Formats: sequence, structure tokens, C-alpha cells
Amino acid sequence: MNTRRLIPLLAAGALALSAAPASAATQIDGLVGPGFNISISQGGKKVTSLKAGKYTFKVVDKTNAHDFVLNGPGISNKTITGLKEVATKSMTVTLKKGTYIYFCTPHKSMMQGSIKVT
Ligand SMILES: [Cu+2]
Repeated sequence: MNTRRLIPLLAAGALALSAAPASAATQIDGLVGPGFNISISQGGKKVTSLKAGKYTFKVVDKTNAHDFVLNGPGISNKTITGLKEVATKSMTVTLKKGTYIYFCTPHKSMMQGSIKVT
């Protein structure tokens, strides 16, 4: 065994463990556009329910015709990406038990989804 190779690996492992705070937010990926579509996923899987806790919504908004807004317990219509911008933006929020909806303001009737938080 080559200990010169092993020691840096162990050091890197210890650093990775200590760098993860206990309350780290889980990433949720949001996608808006390019058509009349809005969705959220985690690790490539569509999300419809989550456990209460801290989440970072990373939203990719592909057109300037839509926005991405989150609403529910403790979160009052928070805009993550706005109208008239093509952008990728992140926002960390704490989700509590209850039902949240995410939607595009001008097309809410056809562009929305819900998250059941338990
Ligand atoms: Cu829209």
C-alpha cells in the first residue's frame, strides 16, 4: 500500500464530512419553459411531495414570458425568477407541513404544480 497516496485521500474525506452542515438544504431543480411548462424535480425525478425542511430551489427559466413563484405556509408568493428575464436563480426556503403551489403568474391556470409537505 502506498501511504503517500492514502493520506491525501483520508484528509479529503475528513474535509468533505466536516464541510456538510447538519442543516444543509436539499436542492430542488425547477424548470420553466421554453414552452408553457413548469416543473420541479429532485435528482431528475418529478417532485410532488417532500418532507418538511430546508430546500434550495434552483430554477432555470428559459423564457422572458414566464416567472416562477412559490406560495404556501410561511411563503407568500415568493418570486424566484421574474417575468422579462431568462435566468437561473436559487432561493433557499423552509417548507413546513401543508400544501405549496408553484406557478407562472400570467399563465397560472395552465402552468402550476403542487407540493405536499409532510
Ligand atoms: Cu407563463
